[in-house]
Amino acid sequence: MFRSTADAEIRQALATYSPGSTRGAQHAGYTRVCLQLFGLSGHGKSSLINSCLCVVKNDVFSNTARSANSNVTITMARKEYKLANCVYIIDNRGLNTLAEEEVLELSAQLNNLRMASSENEEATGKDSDVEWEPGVEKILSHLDELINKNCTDFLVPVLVYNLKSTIIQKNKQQFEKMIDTAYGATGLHPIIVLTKHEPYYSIGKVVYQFTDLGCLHIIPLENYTPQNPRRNPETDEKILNFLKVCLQEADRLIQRKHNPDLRKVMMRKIAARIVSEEEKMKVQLESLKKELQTTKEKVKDEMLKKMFKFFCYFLLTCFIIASNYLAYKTKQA
Ligand SMILES: Nc1nc2c(ncn2[C@@H]2O[C@H](COP(=O)(O)OP(=O)(O)O)[C@@H](O)[C@H]2O)c(=O)[nH]1
Ligand SMILES: [Mg+2]
Repeated sequence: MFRSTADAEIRQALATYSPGSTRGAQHAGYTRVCLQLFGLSGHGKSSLINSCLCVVKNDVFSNTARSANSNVTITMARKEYKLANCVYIIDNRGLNTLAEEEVLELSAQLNNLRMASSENEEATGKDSDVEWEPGVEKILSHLDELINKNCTDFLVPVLVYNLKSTIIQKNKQQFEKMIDTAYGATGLHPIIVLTKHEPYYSIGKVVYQFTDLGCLHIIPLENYTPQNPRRNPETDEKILNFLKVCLQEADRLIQRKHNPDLRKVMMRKIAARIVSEEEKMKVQLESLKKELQTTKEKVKDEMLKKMFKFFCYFLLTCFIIASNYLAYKTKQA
């Protein structure tokens, strides 16, 4: 294993870290810092978690967060993994379409308004999977419990983006919305991790796109994966620096009097917005259902009318044939 002094120092800092401690603000009331990973499916969120886990523990690579070996996502729920006593990393479900409902759900997930199951829960089979569909009842019933339970978590948003993708160029507006959502939820612009970074690969264009959207911390790296599990000093250093930046960003905001009470207010505001948006969606869905029902009934009416007409014509034709036949028979007789 690699044990450079700088790396060892960061590992030590992580182990002894408590929210606010690097800026003398450890009494602000936060108990944990949670790195909230988000981004498109297949861009490397689970792999980043695996990389962080093995580098922090200074251990061999293991596919703990179960990264998929294709671009198809297998992360169905939010799962949290412990990196240090007060530092957790959360795998949120990957986005697929970047549609409005997904950004709304992202807002709920980034705000800790969805339950997360832990690594241990998964191991013991106790899973609290989160449904992807926006569920107003779910939010309402869990709202107070979740806000009270989770408001002492300081959230750091981390957007994971595959360097080889061009999706940000084609969907700039949606990315702007996602980044605004993350900022609104946490008070921080997301830290950008650019995955699948090979040596000499030009990153200027992508970096420019994210900087233009207000993101200042952009970290290109090559994750450890089942295909590439061998640890190396460069990647270790990048991963540790990424974690250091996350904690620095958290403490910067905590020092600026960002405390759990403020967080509670933010969570309530966002929850209220989510609930009202979901109510709106529900109403829209109801009216669509009604429209569908009336169209169905109309079609049914039309069909019945047509069948009745057809039946009348049929009877008339039978009557004409029968009377002609009778006339013919009487003539013959
Ligand atoms: N070459 C390379 N492959 C990666 C990297 N990060 C992830 N992958 C691969 O990309 C695929 C999807 O990764 P995964 O972590 O499951 O993405 P998620 O859906 O965002 O969690 C897997 O086959 C990974 O092995 C990386 O930095 N470099
Ligand atoms: Mg995943």
